[in-house]
Amino acid sequence: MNLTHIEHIGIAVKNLDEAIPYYETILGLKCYAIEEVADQKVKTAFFKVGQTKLELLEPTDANSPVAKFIEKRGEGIHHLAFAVEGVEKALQEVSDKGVRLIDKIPRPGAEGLNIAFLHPKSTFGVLTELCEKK
Ligand code: CMX
Repeated sequence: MNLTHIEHIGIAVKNLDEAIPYYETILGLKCYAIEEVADQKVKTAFFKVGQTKLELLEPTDANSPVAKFIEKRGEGIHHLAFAVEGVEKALQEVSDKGVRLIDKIPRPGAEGLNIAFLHPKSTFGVLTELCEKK
């Protein structure tokens, strides 16, 4: 599999309006996009640091993965996303090697990416996303 870079780090927050000023005022980053991803039941806010992005995730539904994460573990780093060339082939490859897939086929994510998650129970505790530009 050919991972090219860390595409983004996903960070779960209760409220974007409360979290964004920390990234802008204290860290001096600029929020360049806010996007709702209905499929994932989140509202996202994006920042860029070099070629890596930070993706803040606010749950839009109490039964969503991010809402459950915050309830159980509190706000904080939620997932790590790698850019990969050929996400479908990469999924097949990791599945063949025994990694548990959350998504057997990629689905639409924020910023026009095709995304798929690997289960944290088979990735040493890190919810891992593989993604590729459509
Ligand atoms: N990172 C690491 N571990 C996590 C985790 C995370 N983000 N989320 C859950 N876990 C752990 C739980 O703590 C639990 O561990 P224990 O059994 O030791 O307590 C285990 O994984 C199973 O968790 P669960 O609560 O029983 O299962 P959930 O119903 O919460 O589902 C998961 C967990 C990862 C399968 C689910 O959150 C999922 O499908 N995630 C993928 C989709 C997603 O996260 N979308 C939001 C982001 C979208 C975007 O970036 O656009």
